[in-house]
Amino acid sequence: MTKPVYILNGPNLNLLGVREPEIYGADTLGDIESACAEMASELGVQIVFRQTNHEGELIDWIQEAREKASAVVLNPAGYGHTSVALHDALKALDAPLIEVHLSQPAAREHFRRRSYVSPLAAGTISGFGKLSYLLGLEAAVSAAGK
Ligand code: CA2
Repeated sequence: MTKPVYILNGPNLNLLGVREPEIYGADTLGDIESACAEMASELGVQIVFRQTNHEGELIDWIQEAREKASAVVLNPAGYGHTSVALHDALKALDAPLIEVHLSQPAAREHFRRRSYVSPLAAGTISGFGKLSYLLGLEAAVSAAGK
């Protein structure tokens, strides 16, 4: 059986739909997971969808994905702008990596312009809310050659 696509989410994304809907939209992370599951079933792939507020746990999941995932869709959230450890973990990943963001970081504060993830990603999709994830999943499946 083909390996699942891992869809991994970094810190504070559990708060989606609760605060700052003008930036991140009204969808909760549960809504995004449901939409991804629906698209995965249309595409005939499995997904593993997770969120963590802890840098080490996110790194553990990326290491797990080295063995178990056909591709990784990652919203690193704030860690994308700060984490060399996340960059190092992603460097060891052979599967295709798609970086996604709900908002468009390049159009926001200057500190959001740095990404430690982008240099390792096959591509980045940002600014489209929930649709960023759906496009990211489609890109991941295509990049994984399924
Ligand atoms: O636009 C994105 O998806 C981000 O990855 C979201 C991160 C932000 O640090 C990145 O620059 C862009 C923040 C996630 C926190 O989400 C919240 C949602 C509701 C209320 C508070 C935070």
